[in-house]
Amino acid sequence: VAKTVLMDEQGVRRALTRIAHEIVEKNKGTEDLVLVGIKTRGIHLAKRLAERIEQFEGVRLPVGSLDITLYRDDLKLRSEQPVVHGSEIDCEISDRHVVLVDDVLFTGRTVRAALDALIDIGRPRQIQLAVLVDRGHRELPIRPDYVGKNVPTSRGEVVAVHLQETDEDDRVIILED
Ligand code: 3GP
Ligand code: 5GP
Ligand code: MG
Repeated sequence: VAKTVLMDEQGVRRALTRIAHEIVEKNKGTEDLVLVGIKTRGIHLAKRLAERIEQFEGVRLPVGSLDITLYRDDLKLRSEQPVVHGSEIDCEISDRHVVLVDDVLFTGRTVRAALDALIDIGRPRQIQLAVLVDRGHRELPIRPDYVGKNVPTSRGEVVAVHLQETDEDDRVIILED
């Protein structure tokens, strides 16, 4: 498998810093903002965004999490439905601006499940979506508000996202068959 580096440590850091600024700009500040990370790496990214925003706005945003996985272990079976296994959202989300955060946006089915879960919990005023990588191939009318990098991929390719919290380094690589 050939590997191409899409983002190195600096690339990931700069993308997250930009997205943090974009979130504050688009929402005209930090009032009523809540970040919600999707399962493993989306949660780490949401925490990093909250740290960045605290650095330049002096406000610590609440960070919640959703655990969404495909029903089957085989990740290549795209027909399987993403299922919400649990959520840890300790703050009120009704009337708030919720920013969902994930590492990779692909078909959009995971985000759809996340939207369902959020709407079960409360009635956000608005839900926005931030992703580190948009690799295309949407199967639902879902689009991100904040994107680290748009990466055209073929369906069979896999984008590997390495983050220090789980993988010891920050790196986004594309694995080609
Ligand atoms: P994550 O939990 O950090 O997002 O889905 C389990 C993990 O496998 C995910 O990690 C994700 O990054 C990785 N992964 C790699 N390719 C795929 C894929 O095609 N589909 C899914 N659902 N996950 C993938
Ligand atoms: P979707 O539901 O949009 O098809 O897929 C989004 C979810 O699946 C994300 O949470 C992401 O973790 C995972 N995913 C899908 N494709 C990839 C990929 O190529 N690389 C990685 N790292 N994760 C992927
Ligand atoms: Mg993910």
